[in-house]
Amino acid sequence: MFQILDSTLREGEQTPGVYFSPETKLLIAQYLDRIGIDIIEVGNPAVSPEISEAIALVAQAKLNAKIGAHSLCRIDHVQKALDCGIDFLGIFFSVAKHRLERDYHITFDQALEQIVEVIRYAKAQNPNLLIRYTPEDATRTEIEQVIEVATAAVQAGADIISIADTTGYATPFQPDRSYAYFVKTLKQKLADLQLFPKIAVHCHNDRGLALANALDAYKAGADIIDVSVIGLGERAGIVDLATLLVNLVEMGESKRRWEFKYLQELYHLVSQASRISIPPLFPIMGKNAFTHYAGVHVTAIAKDPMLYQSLNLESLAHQNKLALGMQSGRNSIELALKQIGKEEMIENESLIKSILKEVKFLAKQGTLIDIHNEFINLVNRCVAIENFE
Ligand code: HCA
Ligand code: CU
Repeated sequence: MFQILDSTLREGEQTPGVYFSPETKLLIAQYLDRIGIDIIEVGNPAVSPEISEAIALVAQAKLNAKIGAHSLCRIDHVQKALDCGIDFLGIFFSVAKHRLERDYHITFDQALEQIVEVIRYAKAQNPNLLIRYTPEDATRTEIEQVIEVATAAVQAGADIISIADTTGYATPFQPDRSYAYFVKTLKQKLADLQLFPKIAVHCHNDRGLALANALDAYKAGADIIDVSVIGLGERAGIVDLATLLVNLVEMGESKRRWEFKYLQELYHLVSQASRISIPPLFPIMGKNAFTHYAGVHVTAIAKDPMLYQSLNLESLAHQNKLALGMQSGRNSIELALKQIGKEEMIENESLIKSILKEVKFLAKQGTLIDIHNEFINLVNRCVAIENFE
């Protein structure tokens, strides 16, 4: 069955300035687990003793999700990860020509030998361990080399091969650098050898194509997609969790698999803990994502919200919101009064006019009215002035 791997706690912690304490990691992992995430990557234990502590803490929490660590392709690092009591281990090692020549200074065959040795070692220590091997920068690696190293890794004991688009290079519709091409070719070549690992994808958002690439991979038969909350990660980050889930449901995955109702709290928690605010226009979880503003729109959504949106909010456990400002008309004020339980004021023509005037006066100064507290105060002010006059 298709799975989601969340890397908020590993890739997400590689966002400059972000740090999650072990306790915060546990809290975030509990939310991810409740939502129905299958694999949770908690960190690379070689980075700091705190990360080892966090991995062990989450691994002991008896969550349904598989709990994992990320590791360089080195026996001492892998051992550190195993010591944390993990179910899942992600080993990464690039075989791209540029990395071998300009970074590692070894040959392809030497890399292959090291990868096989480390995977064999990990599997021998714990045969139940789920092992993922990632040829980092796979999309900028000759596909023949990806196939060769993936074959050797699976034969050595890897259960998952991840096609990492480490630099955001993949492009849908460009055949030889698309995920469809990589996923289909790799699956086919391995199947020809009677090897059937799960194929994962890890899409970076450098050109804003992470989601498109992930969906391209999904359509081509990828088994696992990596995500993070708010798309946190190195540079422009990776695929955002909520946006991906919504799109997968649109593409036919059963929505019953995921508890959308916990997303709001999870995003709030991650945003607070990471000090990365969610842009208002962010899909699904942005403050404006389901806010209607222009008079024409508000008039229509008062009749039926689906007239100006295509996503069903009930299943997302979201509510429509109304914004008031320069674009608002009389209908917006009426609807807003209804929402705060002041229907009786709708009949008061002069009051409606003065509320609208006040809304526009504030909007000109750059204030957008929040439908609750601010609007209630504004209405009370207008009522007081009217009574006084
Ligand atoms: C990294 C790079 C990585 C690894 C992905 C993986 C990438 O930060 O170490 O191990 O599956 O984008 O290639 O995140
Ligand atoms: Cu990455």
